[in-house]
Amino acid sequence: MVNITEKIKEIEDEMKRTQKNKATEYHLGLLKGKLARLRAQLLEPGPGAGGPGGAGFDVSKSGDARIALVGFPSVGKSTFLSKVTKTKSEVAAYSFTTLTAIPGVLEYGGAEIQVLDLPGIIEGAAEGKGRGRQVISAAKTSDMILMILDATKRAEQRALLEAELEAVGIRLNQDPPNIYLKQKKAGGMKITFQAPPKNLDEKMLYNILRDYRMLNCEVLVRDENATIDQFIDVIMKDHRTYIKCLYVYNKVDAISLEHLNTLAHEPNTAVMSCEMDLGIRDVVDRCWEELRLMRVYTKRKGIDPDFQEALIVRHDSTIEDVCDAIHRTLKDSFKYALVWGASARHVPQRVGLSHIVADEDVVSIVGTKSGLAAK
Ligand SMILES: Nc1nc2c(ncn2[C@@H]2O[C@H](COP(=O)(O)OP(=O)(O)OP(=O)(O)O)[C@@H](O)[C@H]2O)c(=O)[nH]1
Ligand SMILES: [Mg+2]
Repeated sequence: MVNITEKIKEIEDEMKRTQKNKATEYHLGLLKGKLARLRAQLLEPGPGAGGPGGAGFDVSKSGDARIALVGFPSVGKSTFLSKVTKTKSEVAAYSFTTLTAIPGVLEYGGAEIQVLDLPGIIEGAAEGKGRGRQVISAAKTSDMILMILDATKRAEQRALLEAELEAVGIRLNQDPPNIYLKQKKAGGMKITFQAPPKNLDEKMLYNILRDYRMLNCEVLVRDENATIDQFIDVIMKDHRTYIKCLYVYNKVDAISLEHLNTLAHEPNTAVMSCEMDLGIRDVVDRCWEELRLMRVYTKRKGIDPDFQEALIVRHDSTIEDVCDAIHRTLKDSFKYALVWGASARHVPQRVGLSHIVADEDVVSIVGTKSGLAAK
Protein backbone atom coordinates (compact mmCIF):
# COMPACT_ATOMS: atom_id res chain seq x y z
CA MET A 1 0.00 0.00 0.00
CA VAL A 2 1.28 3.42 -0.87
CA ASN A 3 1.62 5.41 2.30
CA ILE A 4 -0.05 8.76 2.93
CA THR A 5 3.12 10.83 2.58
CA GLU A 6 3.71 9.34 -0.86
CA LYS A 7 0.13 9.98 -1.92
CA ILE A 8 0.47 13.59 -0.77
CA LYS A 9 3.65 13.93 -2.79
CA GLU A 10 1.95 12.51 -5.87
CA ILE A 11 -0.89 14.99 -5.65
CA GLU A 12 1.43 17.89 -5.00
CA ASP A 13 3.47 16.92 -8.05
CA GLU A 14 0.37 16.62 -10.18
CA MET A 15 -0.77 20.05 -9.04
CA LYS A 16 2.59 21.54 -9.95
CA ARG A 17 2.45 19.92 -13.40
CA THR A 18 -1.09 21.06 -14.11
CA GLN A 19 -1.34 24.43 -15.79
CA LYS A 20 -3.87 26.71 -14.18
CA ASN A 21 -6.62 27.70 -16.59
CA LYS A 22 -10.37 27.55 -17.09
CA ALA A 23 -10.22 23.98 -18.35
CA THR A 24 -8.24 22.62 -15.40
CA GLU A 25 -9.72 24.54 -12.51
CA TYR A 26 -12.26 21.83 -11.65
CA HIS A 27 -9.59 19.19 -11.65
CA LEU A 28 -7.28 21.36 -9.53
CA GLY A 29 -10.09 21.99 -7.08
CA LEU A 30 -10.63 18.26 -6.68
CA LEU A 31 -6.93 17.70 -6.12
CA LYS A 32 -6.92 20.37 -3.42
CA GLY A 33 -9.82 18.63 -1.73
CA LYS A 34 -8.04 15.27 -1.79
CA LEU A 35 -4.85 16.86 -0.50
CA ALA A 36 -6.68 18.42 2.45
CA ARG A 37 -8.17 15.04 3.34
CA LEU A 38 -4.84 13.23 3.20
CA ARG A 39 -3.11 15.88 5.27
CA ALA A 40 -5.75 15.56 7.96
CA GLN A 41 -5.29 11.77 7.91
CA LEU A 42 -1.58 12.21 8.35
CA LEU A 43 -2.12 14.12 11.57
CA GLU A 44 -4.40 11.51 13.05
CA PRO A 45 -2.51 8.90 15.01
CA GLY A 46 -3.53 5.82 13.04
CA PRO A 47 -4.13 2.39 14.60
CA GLY A 48 -0.90 0.91 15.85
CA ALA A 49 0.98 4.05 14.92
CA GLY A 50 2.46 4.20 18.41
CA GLY A 51 4.45 7.09 19.71
CA PRO A 52 3.38 10.68 19.50
CA GLY A 53 1.13 11.12 16.50
CA GLY A 54 -0.87 14.29 16.55
CA ALA A 55 -0.29 14.76 20.27
CA GLY A 56 1.51 17.84 21.47
CA PHE A 57 3.99 18.20 24.26
CA ASP A 58 2.74 17.51 27.72
CA VAL A 59 2.52 21.05 29.00
CA SER A 60 -0.70 22.03 30.69
CA LYS A 61 -2.27 25.33 29.82
CA SER A 62 -2.00 27.92 32.54
CA GLY A 63 -2.57 31.63 32.93
CA ASP A 64 -4.93 33.82 30.97
CA ALA A 65 -3.66 33.05 27.46
CA ARG A 66 -1.00 31.07 25.65
CA ILE A 67 1.54 32.30 23.11
CA ALA A 68 3.64 29.82 21.12
CA LEU A 69 7.10 30.67 19.80
CA VAL A 70 7.46 29.03 16.43
CA GLY A 71 10.47 29.23 14.15
CA PHE A 72 13.38 27.50 12.46
CA PRO A 73 16.31 26.46 14.68
CA SER A 74 18.65 29.10 16.13
CA VAL A 75 16.53 32.14 15.37
CA GLY A 76 16.50 33.17 19.04
CA LYS A 77 13.26 31.69 20.44
CA SER A 78 14.85 30.61 23.72
CA THR A 79 16.73 33.89 24.02
CA PHE A 80 13.41 35.71 23.71
CA LEU A 81 11.75 33.52 26.35
CA SER A 82 14.59 34.24 28.76
CA LYS A 83 14.16 37.98 28.11
CA VAL A 84 10.43 38.22 28.74
CA THR A 85 9.92 35.61 31.46
CA LYS A 86 11.84 34.43 34.48
CA THR A 87 12.27 31.03 32.86
CA LYS A 88 15.68 30.22 31.49
CA SER A 89 15.60 28.06 28.41
CA GLU A 90 18.94 26.88 27.13
CA VAL A 91 20.45 29.11 24.44
CA ALA A 92 23.22 28.02 22.12
CA ALA A 93 24.72 28.78 18.76
CA TYR A 94 23.94 25.29 17.43
CA SER A 95 20.57 24.15 16.02
CA PHE A 96 18.02 22.12 17.99
CA THR A 97 19.15 23.37 21.38
CA THR A 98 15.61 23.17 22.64
CA LEU A 99 14.20 19.65 22.47
CA THR A 100 10.90 19.97 24.23
CA ALA A 101 8.29 22.62 25.06
CA ILE A 102 9.44 24.99 27.78
CA PRO A 103 6.75 27.16 29.34
CA GLY A 104 7.40 30.57 30.86
CA VAL A 105 5.09 33.15 32.35
CA LEU A 106 4.93 36.68 31.01
CA GLU A 107 3.30 39.12 33.39
CA TYR A 108 1.55 42.01 31.72
CA GLY A 109 -1.08 44.46 32.93
CA GLY A 110 -2.08 42.12 35.75
CA ALA A 111 -2.42 39.16 33.38
CA GLU A 112 -0.32 36.02 33.28
CA ILE A 113 0.44 34.89 29.77
CA GLN A 114 2.01 31.52 29.17
CA VAL A 115 4.81 31.70 26.62
CA LEU A 116 5.81 28.34 25.12
CA ASP A 117 9.35 28.00 23.84
CA LEU A 118 9.31 25.23 21.26
CA PRO A 119 11.95 23.24 19.41
CA GLY A 120 12.94 24.66 16.05
CA ILE A 121 10.97 23.22 13.16
CA ILE A 122 12.30 22.31 9.78
CA GLU A 123 10.90 22.01 6.31
CA GLY A 124 8.68 18.95 6.09
CA ALA A 125 7.57 19.38 9.69
CA ALA A 126 3.95 18.99 8.64
CA GLU A 127 4.79 15.53 7.36
CA GLY A 128 6.39 14.60 10.63
CA LYS A 129 10.03 15.55 10.12
CA GLY A 130 11.90 16.40 13.31
CA ARG A 131 9.56 17.12 16.16
CA GLY A 132 7.48 19.06 13.68
CA ARG A 133 4.14 17.50 14.36
CA GLN A 134 4.40 17.98 18.11
CA VAL A 135 5.53 21.56 17.71
CA ILE A 136 2.66 22.25 15.39
CA SER A 137 0.11 20.61 17.71
CA ALA A 138 1.38 22.80 20.54
CA ALA A 139 1.08 25.86 18.30
CA LYS A 140 -2.50 24.88 17.46
CA THR A 141 -3.51 25.03 21.11
CA SER A 142 -2.24 28.58 21.55
CA ASP A 143 -4.14 31.85 21.37
CA MET A 144 -1.42 33.47 19.37
CA ILE A 145 1.68 32.47 17.44
CA LEU A 146 4.86 34.49 17.55
CA MET A 147 6.70 33.46 14.43
CA ILE A 148 10.32 34.22 15.24
CA LEU A 149 12.39 34.82 12.11
CA ASP A 150 16.09 35.49 11.65
CA ALA A 151 16.51 38.89 10.00
CA THR A 152 19.87 37.83 8.58
CA LYS A 153 18.37 34.87 6.72
CA ARG A 154 16.68 34.75 3.32
CA ALA A 155 13.18 36.13 2.97
CA GLU A 156 11.77 32.72 1.92
CA GLN A 157 12.03 31.40 5.48
CA ARG A 158 8.77 33.06 6.31
CA ALA A 159 6.84 31.58 3.40
CA LEU A 160 8.32 28.13 4.08
CA LEU A 161 7.22 28.21 7.68
CA GLU A 162 3.80 29.52 6.75
CA ALA A 163 3.40 26.66 4.29
CA GLU A 164 4.19 24.16 7.04
CA LEU A 165 1.57 25.63 9.34
CA GLU A 166 -0.90 25.94 6.48
CA ALA A 167 -0.46 22.26 5.64
CA VAL A 168 -1.66 21.19 9.08
CA GLY A 169 -4.71 23.41 9.00
CA ILE A 170 -3.48 26.47 10.87
CA ARG A 171 -4.78 29.68 9.30
CA LEU A 172 -2.84 32.76 10.31
CA ASN A 173 -4.51 36.15 10.68
CA GLN A 174 -7.59 35.03 8.79
CA ASP A 175 -11.22 34.88 9.76
CA PRO A 176 -13.16 31.66 9.20
CA PRO A 177 -14.74 31.81 5.71
CA ASN A 178 -18.21 33.23 5.47
CA ILE A 179 -19.74 30.06 4.04
CA TYR A 180 -22.54 28.08 5.62
CA LEU A 181 -22.48 24.32 5.19
CA LYS A 182 -24.83 21.83 6.75
CA GLN A 183 -24.97 18.09 6.19
CA LYS A 184 -28.44 16.64 5.69
CA LYS A 185 -29.87 13.13 5.79
CA ALA A 186 -31.62 13.45 2.44
CA GLY A 187 -32.71 15.93 -0.19
CA GLY A 188 -29.58 16.17 -2.32
CA MET A 189 -27.32 19.19 -2.60
CA LYS A 190 -28.59 22.69 -2.40
CA ILE A 191 -25.97 25.28 -3.29
CA THR A 192 -26.79 28.98 -3.07
CA PHE A 193 -24.66 32.06 -3.69
CA GLN A 194 -25.73 35.26 -1.97
CA ALA A 195 -23.94 37.32 -4.64
CA PRO A 196 -22.36 36.24 -7.94
CA PRO A 197 -19.14 34.47 -6.85
CA LYS A 198 -15.83 35.65 -8.31
CA ASN A 199 -13.82 32.47 -7.81
CA LEU A 200 -16.34 29.67 -7.51
CA ASP A 201 -19.22 28.09 -9.34
CA GLU A 202 -21.79 25.48 -8.54
CA LYS A 203 -20.12 22.70 -10.48
CA MET A 204 -16.85 23.21 -8.60
CA LEU A 205 -18.51 22.90 -5.21
CA TYR A 206 -20.63 20.00 -6.40
CA ASN A 207 -17.57 18.04 -7.56
CA ILE A 208 -15.75 18.52 -4.28
CA LEU A 209 -18.77 17.68 -2.13
CA ARG A 210 -19.32 14.54 -4.16
CA ASP A 211 -15.67 13.60 -3.71
CA TYR A 212 -16.19 14.02 0.05
CA ARG A 213 -19.33 11.89 -0.25
CA MET A 214 -21.46 14.72 1.06
CA LEU A 215 -24.36 14.11 -1.27
CA ASN A 216 -27.02 15.65 0.93
CA CYS A 217 -26.21 19.09 2.19
CA GLU A 218 -27.02 22.76 2.12
CA VAL A 219 -24.44 25.38 1.17
CA LEU A 220 -24.79 29.13 1.37
CA VAL A 221 -21.83 31.16 0.15
CA ARG A 222 -22.16 34.59 1.73
CA ASP A 223 -18.82 35.98 0.59
CA GLU A 224 -18.49 36.73 -3.12
CA ASN A 225 -14.69 36.57 -2.85
CA ALA A 226 -14.63 33.09 -1.30
CA THR A 227 -12.09 30.72 -2.84
CA ILE A 228 -12.02 27.00 -3.37
CA ASP A 229 -9.42 26.70 -0.58
CA GLN A 230 -11.79 28.43 1.80
CA PHE A 231 -14.61 26.14 0.78
CA ILE A 232 -12.43 23.12 1.56
CA ASP A 233 -11.57 24.74 4.91
CA VAL A 234 -15.28 24.85 5.69
CA ILE A 235 -15.70 21.15 4.86
CA MET A 236 -12.66 20.37 7.01
CA LYS A 237 -13.58 22.79 9.76
CA ASP A 238 -12.85 20.31 12.55
CA HIS A 239 -9.25 20.31 11.39
CA ARG A 240 -8.83 24.05 10.99
CA THR A 241 -7.61 26.55 13.57
CA TYR A 242 -7.68 30.30 13.03
CA ILE A 243 -4.89 31.96 15.01
CA LYS A 244 -3.40 35.43 15.23
CA CYS A 245 0.24 35.62 14.27
CA LEU A 246 2.84 38.29 14.81
CA TYR A 247 5.92 37.92 12.63
CA VAL A 248 8.98 38.90 14.66
CA TYR A 249 12.34 39.42 12.98
CA ASN A 250 15.11 38.93 15.55
CA LYS A 251 18.83 39.73 15.21
CA VAL A 252 18.24 43.10 13.54
CA ASP A 253 21.54 44.17 15.13
CA ALA A 254 23.20 42.26 12.31
CA ILE A 255 21.43 43.84 9.30
CA SER A 256 21.51 47.21 7.56
CA LEU A 257 19.18 50.02 8.59
CA GLU A 258 17.62 49.93 5.15
CA HIS A 259 16.76 46.25 5.42
CA LEU A 260 15.44 46.79 8.94
CA ASN A 261 13.18 49.53 7.67
CA THR A 262 11.71 47.31 4.96
CA LEU A 263 11.03 44.45 7.38
CA ALA A 264 9.48 46.74 9.98
CA HIS A 265 6.91 47.95 7.48
CA GLU A 266 5.55 44.54 6.55
CA PRO A 267 2.06 43.85 7.89
CA ASN A 268 1.71 42.10 11.28
CA THR A 269 5.44 42.41 11.74
CA ALA A 270 7.76 43.57 14.51
CA VAL A 271 11.55 43.75 14.61
CA MET A 272 13.85 43.16 17.58
CA SER A 273 17.30 42.31 18.75
CA CYS A 274 17.37 40.15 21.85
CA GLU A 275 21.12 40.61 22.01
CA MET A 276 20.96 44.42 22.04
CA ASP A 277 17.72 44.52 24.02
CA LEU A 278 15.97 46.42 21.23
CA GLY A 279 12.27 46.23 20.37
CA ILE A 280 11.42 43.52 22.92
CA ARG A 281 9.03 45.74 24.83
CA ASP A 282 7.27 46.62 21.58
CA VAL A 283 6.81 42.93 20.74
CA VAL A 284 5.26 42.32 24.15
CA ASP A 285 2.94 45.34 23.78
CA ARG A 286 1.84 44.10 20.36
CA CYS A 287 1.10 40.66 21.79
CA TRP A 288 -1.08 42.21 24.45
CA GLU A 289 -3.01 44.18 21.83
CA GLU A 290 -3.50 41.12 19.62
CA LEU A 291 -4.64 38.89 22.47
CA ARG A 292 -7.33 41.46 23.23
CA LEU A 293 -7.57 40.49 26.87
CA MET A 294 -9.43 42.84 29.13
CA ARG A 295 -8.91 43.89 32.72
CA VAL A 296 -11.98 44.22 34.87
CA TYR A 297 -11.80 45.52 38.43
CA THR A 298 -14.35 44.32 40.92
CA LYS A 299 -15.70 46.49 43.67
CA ARG A 300 -17.61 45.81 46.87
CA LYS A 301 -20.34 48.12 48.01
CA GLY A 302 -18.95 51.13 49.81
CA ILE A 303 -15.32 50.22 49.19
CA ASP A 304 -13.03 51.57 46.47
CA PRO A 305 -12.02 49.06 43.82
CA ASP A 306 -8.62 47.45 44.09
CA PHE A 307 -6.77 48.49 40.93
CA GLN A 308 -3.89 46.18 41.77
CA GLU A 309 -6.06 43.08 41.34
CA ALA A 310 -7.49 42.85 37.84
CA LEU A 311 -9.72 40.08 36.67
CA ILE A 312 -8.60 39.01 33.20
CA VAL A 313 -11.31 38.14 30.70
CA ARG A 314 -11.46 37.60 26.95
CA HIS A 315 -12.54 40.22 24.47
CA ASP A 316 -16.33 40.54 24.20
CA SER A 317 -16.88 39.01 27.63
CA THR A 318 -20.16 39.61 29.40
CA ILE A 319 -21.04 40.17 33.04
CA GLU A 320 -21.82 36.46 33.08
CA ASP A 321 -18.22 35.68 32.10
CA VAL A 322 -17.03 38.06 34.81
CA CYS A 323 -19.19 36.21 37.37
CA ASP A 324 -17.77 32.88 36.21
CA ALA A 325 -14.24 34.24 36.53
CA ILE A 326 -14.92 35.22 40.14
CA HIS A 327 -16.70 32.08 41.24
CA ARG A 328 -18.49 29.32 39.43
CA THR A 329 -21.71 29.62 41.43
CA LEU A 330 -21.86 33.41 41.66
CA LYS A 331 -24.34 33.86 38.82
CA ASP A 332 -26.88 31.61 40.57
CA SER A 333 -27.51 34.34 43.12
CA PHE A 334 -27.02 37.20 40.65
CA LYS A 335 -29.52 40.08 40.81
CA TYR A 336 -27.85 42.83 38.82
CA ALA A 337 -24.44 44.46 38.36
CA LEU A 338 -23.28 48.06 38.51
CA VAL A 339 -20.73 49.11 35.91
CA TRP A 340 -18.43 52.11 35.78
CA GLY A 341 -16.24 52.67 32.71
CA ALA A 342 -16.23 52.60 28.93
CA SER A 343 -19.03 50.05 28.55
CA ALA A 344 -21.45 52.01 30.75
CA ARG A 345 -23.86 54.51 29.16
CA HIS A 346 -23.98 56.44 32.43
CA VAL A 347 -22.13 55.69 35.65
CA PRO A 348 -22.85 53.52 37.36
CA GLN A 349 -25.09 51.69 34.93
CA ARG A 350 -27.28 48.91 36.24
CA VAL A 351 -26.94 45.91 33.91
CA GLY A 352 -27.83 42.24 33.52
CA LEU A 353 -25.75 39.13 32.79
CA SER A 354 -25.62 39.73 29.03
CA HIS A 355 -23.97 43.18 29.26
CA ILE A 356 -20.63 43.26 27.41
CA VAL A 357 -17.80 44.76 29.45
CA ALA A 358 -14.91 46.92 28.24
CA ASP A 359 -11.24 47.02 29.19
CA GLU A 360 -10.67 48.56 32.63
CA ASP A 361 -14.33 48.61 33.62
CA VAL A 362 -15.18 48.53 37.30
CA VAL A 363 -17.92 46.04 38.13
CA SER A 364 -19.91 45.45 41.27
CA ILE A 365 -22.04 42.30 41.37
CA VAL A 366 -25.16 42.49 43.47
CA GLY A 367 -26.59 39.17 44.59
CA THR A 368 -29.88 38.11 46.08
CA LYS A 369 -28.38 37.34 49.44
CA SER A 370 -27.15 40.40 51.32
CA GLY A 371 -23.43 40.96 51.26
CA LEU A 372 -22.95 38.99 48.06
CA ALA A 373 -21.03 41.69 46.27
CA ALA A 374 -18.07 40.72 44.14
CA LYS A 375 -15.07 39.96 46.17
N1 LIG B 1 23.22 38.64 16.61
C1 LIG B 1 22.24 38.18 17.39
N2 LIG B 1 22.27 36.92 17.84
C2 LIG B 1 21.27 36.47 18.62
C3 LIG B 1 20.16 37.32 18.97
N3 LIG B 1 19.32 36.61 19.73
C4 LIG B 1 19.83 35.37 19.85
N4 LIG B 1 21.02 35.28 19.21
C5 LIG B 1 21.93 34.10 19.12
O1 LIG B 1 21.33 33.10 18.29
C6 LIG B 1 21.71 31.80 18.73
C7 LIG B 1 20.49 30.90 18.88
O2 LIG B 1 19.67 31.37 19.94
P1 LIG B 1 18.60 30.45 20.64
O3 LIG B 1 17.80 31.35 21.53
O4 LIG B 1 19.21 29.24 21.24
O5 LIG B 1 17.72 30.02 19.37
P2 LIG B 1 16.46 29.02 19.30
O6 LIG B 1 15.57 29.62 18.29
O7 LIG B 1 15.92 28.79 20.65
O8 LIG B 1 17.13 27.71 18.71
P3 LIG B 1 16.62 26.16 18.82
O9 LIG B 1 16.26 25.88 20.23
O10 LIG B 1 17.80 25.39 18.35
O11 LIG B 1 15.46 26.04 17.89
C8 LIG B 1 22.48 32.01 20.04
O12 LIG B 1 23.86 31.92 19.75
C9 LIG B 1 22.10 33.41 20.46
O13 LIG B 1 23.10 34.02 21.24
C10 LIG B 1 20.17 38.67 18.48
O14 LIG B 1 19.28 39.50 18.72
N5 LIG B 1 21.22 39.04 17.69
MG1 LIG C 1 15.65 27.10 21.72
